[in-house]
Amino acid sequence: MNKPIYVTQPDLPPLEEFIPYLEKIWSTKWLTNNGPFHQQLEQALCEYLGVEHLALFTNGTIALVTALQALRITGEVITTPFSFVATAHSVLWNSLTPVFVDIDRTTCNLDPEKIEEAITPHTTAIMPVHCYGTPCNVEHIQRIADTYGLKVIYDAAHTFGVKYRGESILKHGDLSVLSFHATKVYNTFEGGAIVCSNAKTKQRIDYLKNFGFADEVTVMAPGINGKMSEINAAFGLLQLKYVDVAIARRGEIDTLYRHGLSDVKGITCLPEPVHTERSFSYFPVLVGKDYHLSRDGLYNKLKEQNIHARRYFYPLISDMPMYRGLPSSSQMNLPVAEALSQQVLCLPIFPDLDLNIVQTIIGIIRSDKV
Ligand code: T4K
Repeated sequence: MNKPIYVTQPDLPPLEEFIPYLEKIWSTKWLTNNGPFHQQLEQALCEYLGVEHLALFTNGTIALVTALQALRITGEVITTPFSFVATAHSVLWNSLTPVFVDIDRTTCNLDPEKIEEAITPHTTAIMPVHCYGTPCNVEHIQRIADTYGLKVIYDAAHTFGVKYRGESILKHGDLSVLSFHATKVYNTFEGGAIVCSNAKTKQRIDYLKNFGFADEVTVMAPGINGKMSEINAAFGLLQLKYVDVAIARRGEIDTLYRHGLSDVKGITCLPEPVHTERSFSYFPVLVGKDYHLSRDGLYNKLKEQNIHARRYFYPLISDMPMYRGLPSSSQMNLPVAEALSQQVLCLPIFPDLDLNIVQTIIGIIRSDKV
């Protein structure tokens, strides 16, 4: 491959279509702080996603940090080790203790059967991740949360546009957090959002992301600067026009991979989730013992061909220096997550990826030439 093929590449609209948005910003000189594009994008995203309230953020990580503040979470937060570091970092940035629970083998999401045994008198919240856009077992998690009086904050960074049983997956839990990073299905360069179901919580989140200001002279809480700028919000409005086409295109690639890899010994595609309308954010495969190469062997073989697959999520968060001393980080506590992090490889998937290149990638994986 002459040109590097990355695991993802951002979807960008025609440049000339962005110019009028910039002209508007230049003429009003309104650059940030809940400007007109910010307000329009919040409304447009609520409509597109089918949710009641959404607060835009500068990125998904600050949104996660703020979500924990918004619900005044204390003590211990049950979460998954099989995610991007930002999930657990948001817990640490609030001086809370993450408690890692193992994941389910087929979904790669928190295993609800193992949550209850991790609950202590200090537990106040569960922070699951809809990993790769596959919905968590939201019903089971909610039953546990209701029984023990816990809050649920979903890290929904991979879940833009995903529907579960005909409705947005973002409607589950107390809050859901989105990422609009360049590498996501829908991007605003950098960006993120918190989704919530009532106006009072949205108001508190809006205060928190603007230093805590309720008006010119009243500071309600020690807030942060998490505001999305007008440039990002304007870009988000333009992106929304193209996101359905982008998702459809990702779906074609997903189908092609599934057909092409279904009979390869030792390569397993994650099952398609039931009752789910997907947005195809990632295409993970598991490289098992029956395959002629190790996971890292396949990763390197693709890399030699200038194809840059990624080992999301390896290493586990619980194996990173700032987490590995926690009792819940012990490998015995997380056998499924440990095993899957050694096997997983995310293959390139993005709207502009040529279907011939997908066939080439399938061919390389199918070939037993080392
Ligand atoms: N929770 C979860 C579950 C998440 O996955 C994430 C982010 C977050 C929370 C936090 O949300 P944000 O604060 O980021 O909004 C990438 C992304 O940086 C990160 O956003 C994402 N998860 C994570 C899964 O992937 P890296 O370190 O792998 O990114 P990087 O720079 O290596 O990019 C991957 C590939 O994408 C590159 O090889 C090339 C391509 N790329 C990347 C960028 C940034 C481009 O073509 N253009 C670009 O502008 O973390």
